Amino acid sequence: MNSIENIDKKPVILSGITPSGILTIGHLTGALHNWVKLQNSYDCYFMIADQHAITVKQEPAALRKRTLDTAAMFIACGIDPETSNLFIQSHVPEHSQLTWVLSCFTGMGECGRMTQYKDKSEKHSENVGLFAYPILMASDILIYQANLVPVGEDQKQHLELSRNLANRFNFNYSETFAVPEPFIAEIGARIMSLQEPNKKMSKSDENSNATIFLTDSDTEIKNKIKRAVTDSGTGIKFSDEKPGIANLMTLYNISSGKSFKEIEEEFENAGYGDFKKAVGDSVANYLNPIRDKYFELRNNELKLKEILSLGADKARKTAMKTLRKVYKKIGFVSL
Ligand code: ATP
Ligand code: LTN
Repeated sequence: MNSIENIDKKPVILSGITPSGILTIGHLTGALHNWVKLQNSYDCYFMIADQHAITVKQEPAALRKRTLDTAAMFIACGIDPETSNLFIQSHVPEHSQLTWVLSCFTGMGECGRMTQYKDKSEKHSENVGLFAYPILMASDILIYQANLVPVGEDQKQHLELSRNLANRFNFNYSETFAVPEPFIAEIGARIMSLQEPNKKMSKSDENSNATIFLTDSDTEIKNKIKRAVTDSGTGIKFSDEKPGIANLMTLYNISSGKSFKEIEEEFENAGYGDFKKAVGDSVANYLNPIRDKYFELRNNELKLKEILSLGADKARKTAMKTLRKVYKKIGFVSL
């Protein structure tokens, strides 16, 4: 890239979520809120990774529904499709095309040692897609020349492969890809399971009482919090020895804006029951507008698809440019 092109160019960010379930309050605090904050300062690409989802068995109608649910939820949480590039992965075929090329530069051992591959291939039946998944993820990132990739701890190993592939290709040919860096948000509360507070709250937990889904009704939210596992003893204090109470305090902190110190003071003489009621009310109030916006968007599928179609068109412009460059460098004939 020459220096003229560089002027005023914002750094590029890419991230995605696999539509393997309904998004949780953990996705809001740990991913989506941070993405929203980045939108104006970076050139952002946010995608729904439907191609990643099929590495484990999916029911077609459910996948279709969850992909659109996730897109509507991204917008309801504040992703602005006019400012950011919001799209569905399979709508930009260049990701798969680049995956083939990068596969030819990836050693078997590089994919085989990924911990997520080992975990998932034990849990689900094995397939080549599950094995090659990190190469598709590298393509998602490299095709947009992403500089920064907001990811959780579990994706860092995959990101390292993306960096290696970018460097390898650049070294073998010439400067082609930006080498991406992980982007770990300063704040981004990690929400734990309501039933096993030492484990991350997850969209695929078998026990739905463990998870606050962003689509849950006020009553569901309040009941789940009422049933949340707390620790023995009394007292509302933020401490590692009381992971259940600490998690509820985090939820209260996020939803009310009150600091941990203020929360401790507010509930100095209160029992767990009163505290849980306050947390339930606060979280329900906090998620209410997001849920309303979500259902409004989700009930207008035509409009939602229009937004995603425009998003894919925008994303494809960049993706095609990178792919063309790659094809040329590796010796494919252009007509
Ligand atoms: P699955 O159970 O389907 O593997 P998950 O719900 O555990 O998935 P991902 O879909 O992998 O989570 O999450 C995408 C991103 O959302 C993560 O990289 C992380 O940044 C954020 N995230 C997910 N769950 C939480 C949570 N409980 N607390 C904070 N951040 C979270
Ligand atoms: N694999 C990720 C989702 C994902 C992603 C990406 C994240 C797909 N492609 C590119 C960052 C960059 C997951 O399961 N959380």
